[in-house]
This record gives sequence, C-alpha cells and structure tokens, in this order.
Amino acid sequence: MFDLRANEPTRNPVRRSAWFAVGALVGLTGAAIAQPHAAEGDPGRVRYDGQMVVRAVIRDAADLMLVNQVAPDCWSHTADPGPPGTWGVLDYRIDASGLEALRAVGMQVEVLIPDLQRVVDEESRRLAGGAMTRGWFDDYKSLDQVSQFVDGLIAARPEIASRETLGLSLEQREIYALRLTSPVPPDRGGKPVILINSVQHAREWITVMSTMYMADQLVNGYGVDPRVTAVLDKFEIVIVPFVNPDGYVYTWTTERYWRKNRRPNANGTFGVDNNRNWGFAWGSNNGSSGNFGSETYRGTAPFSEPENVAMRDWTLANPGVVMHLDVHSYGQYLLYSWGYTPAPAPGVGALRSLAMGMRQAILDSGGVTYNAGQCYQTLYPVSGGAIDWYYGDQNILSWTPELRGPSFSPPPSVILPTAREMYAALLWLAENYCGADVDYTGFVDSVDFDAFMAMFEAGLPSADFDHTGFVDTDDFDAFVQAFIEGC
Ligand code: 0X9
Ligand code: ZN
Repeated sequence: MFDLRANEPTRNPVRRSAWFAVGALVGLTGAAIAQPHAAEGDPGRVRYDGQMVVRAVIRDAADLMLVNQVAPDCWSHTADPGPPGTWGVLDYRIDASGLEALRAVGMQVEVLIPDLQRVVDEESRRLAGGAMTRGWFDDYKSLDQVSQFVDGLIAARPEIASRETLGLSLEQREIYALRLTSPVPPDRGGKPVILINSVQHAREWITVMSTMYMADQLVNGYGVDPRVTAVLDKFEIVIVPFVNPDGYVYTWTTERYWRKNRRPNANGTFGVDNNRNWGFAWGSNNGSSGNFGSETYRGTAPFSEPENVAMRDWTLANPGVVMHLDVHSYGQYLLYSWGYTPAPAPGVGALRSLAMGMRQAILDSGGVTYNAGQCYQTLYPVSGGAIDWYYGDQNILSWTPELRGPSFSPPPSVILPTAREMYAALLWLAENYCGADVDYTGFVDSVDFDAFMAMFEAGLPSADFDHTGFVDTDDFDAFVQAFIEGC
C-alpha cells in the first residue's frame, strides 16, 4: 500500500485562479499574423521564417487578449507562476511584429527560440542524416519507423507482445495498439488493463518516443527485471502509439508544428483537435472552440472524428481498462479531471494521490519536477478532452502527462531522460494500483467494503472487479479476496 500524504508539495503550484475566467482565450483563433507560410523554393513545406517562440508574462486579461490576438498558437503554459501579482507565464509562436506589440504595452517577453525555421531546418537535416548506427532513442522517428519498431518487439517476444488494429484514421491510416502481457494467467477473470496513448497532437513527437521506450523496457525486461515480470503478470499494458497518424505524417512531410488531425473543414481550413472531440461535456465552458481554424476546434459533433471513434470503440469493447495515460507535451505536468470545469471531480482523491505518487516516482528516478493538478486550474479549461471521457464516462482513472520541452522540438538528448522518468511513473502506477481501495484513501478499510457492496448491489460496471465485462458473484469473491489481502 502507498501512503502519499507525506508527498504534498511544499508550494502549491496551482494558484492561477485568474486563468479560470479567461483561460478559454488560450488557443482560440486570433488574427492570422503569426501563421506560417509556404516557401517559395520549397512549395511542399510550410516555413516559419521570421517566427520565434517566446515566453510571455501575462499580467492581466488585457495581456492575454492581446497575446492571443497577435499569436494564435499557444505552445504551453509553463509551471513558472511568473512574478508575484501576475497571472503566470505562457509560451507562444509569434513573429517580430507580434513581439513588438507585446513589448509596446510593457509586457515582459523572453525569446526562447529566436529563429524557429532554423530549429526546423536543423531538425530535418539531422533526421535526414539519420545515422543508422545510433540507438533507436537517440532521435525522433517517423510513423513507419515506429511501426517497424513495434513489429520488431513483437517478433522478438511474440509470447508477450501482439498488435491489434483499432480502426482507421480519416486518411485511412491504421490506428493500432501494441498489447503487452505475460502468458501467466490472472488469478481469476481477466487481467486489468492499463491503456496508454501518445500523439493525439501531431507535433508532440517526444510522446511516441516515450511510449515506445515503455514498450521496449517491458518487452525486454520480462523475465529479466522482476518489477517488469510482476507488472506483466498482473496487467495487460496496451499502447497506442498514434491516435492521430495523419497529423503526425503531416508534421514530418509538410508542417512541423501542426497540432490537429487532417479533417477538411467546411470553410477550407483543416483539422479537428482530437483532444476536444471526446464525448463528455463536449463543447462546454469555453474549453474548446467552434471555429474551424482554431487550434482547439472541437469538430461538428462529439466523436465526429474517426480517430476518437476508434479509441472509444476499442475501450468499450475492452472492459478491463482500469487506468489510462494520454501522453502529451510539453510543460512537465501530470493533469487529471476535470478539464471542463473547475469543480472537483467525484473521487478526485484517487486521481490526485496517484498523480502525486507518479510525480514522486519521477523524482526518485532522477527525473525532473512534474506539477500534478486538476487540468482546468493547473493548465487551462479543456472540454471534450480524453481524460474527462475516460474518467467521467468510463470510470477509468486517467491522466495527461505533459512531458518535457522546452518546445515541440526538444533536443534529441532530452528523449531518453524524458522517456526514463515517464517509464518510472508507469511502473509506480502499476505497482500501486489497488482495486480494493475503492475510495482511494491509501488504505483498505470497511468504508471500501461498503462502497464496493453498494456498487455491486447496484450492478454498476465499476463492480466488475475481475474484468470480465459483467458483474457477477465472481466479482464479489475477487473483491473479498483483495480486501482480505489488503489490496
Ligand atoms: O490542450 C491540450 O489538449 C493538452 N495540452 S497540449 O499542450 N499538449 O495541447 C492538455 C490536455 C489535458 N487533458 C484533458 N483535459 N483531457
Ligand atoms: Zn497535446
């Protein structure tokens, strides 16, 4: 059992109350000032000449309005709360005139990347050079390279790794999962499943490196590392490398910092933000946009996008899923529900204590500090996001890790440290999952017993303790055994 009460942060990183009011402005369409443009000599690729990435201190609503007008592509909130009395710090892609506009009103703006096109050029030159002799995690990988890597893992250990198709993207690319589990059968029923996905957002390249590192460690560690062996004996770990394969390919071929999928919208723009398209509180509270061109465009209806449908239908067909990680970048956060409202989610203590545990596991592994908190307050309002659907609709414990930056193109030296710390978080999560601690207090007691009995008597899906997809007396037996054993 874990007791995380000792792990409270000394300083509460969640203090940006002012974000609630106007957080929705972040990522909405503004003027088209900072849009990238196609190159004259290279019509296939969108260029970022004259653009930079800046970190701006937001003092008030007027600052936020202005910055969203002159720089419609918000890259991240940072954990930095900014100078006292300010609202906090945001990263933006911006051009020189936008920067001038911010400085003209006295905003404090730090230039993180002075020449974004240079970063893109360096990255693509480096990747084109792609020394075959180096390790797989020494640089970013294309859609096909990841697919080959997955197939290689399966070929190496077919007894623990297999591949499954979830569905097709809009452009008919396969959305697939790598299923990892040992041949050791569960005590009873089915094994609980931990579902992990990367790349809902196309440009977040480091996320798939991180999930592939987990896959690699688990596949190669089984039977070698006792922690891995125990985890794969108890759980099935299902990894979906690309929820948004079309967007990912597009970032490799055409527009490096594309975020959404590639849906052609009615007004000639492209893309729905897959992480605003989930069917729970879809479209509510300004946590998404109804404007086609917005970076957070929610689509025409909940689950209008085939990528979301594929994930949803697979989840509904696999009742064993108990935990879910929707991996994003960047900003070093561990976010949990709700994203769509500042109200606390029922049972948020579970989400919070497990997030705090992951945070500590990351630190203990030699990693950096991740800020754990409810999405709405810690980052910004997000409606139609994955974690709210998984938690709110499916009763699956769900988190969004936001990995390291310092941009969507972290230097390749950042890949492995980031992957290692997130793998440490995953192992910790698996080792500390306790189904019998129904109310997530960190210990199993009679309150848990009563809570389970209430769910069981009501026939709720959450009483499917042995993960078979239905509630019956086996679930009662399984719960009682776990209760007696203390987890
Ligand atoms: O805005 C998002 O979708 C995520 N941040 S990102 O910079 N990677 O785009 C945060 C999503 C948090 N998750 C949910 N609220 N579902
Ligand atoms: Zn993202």
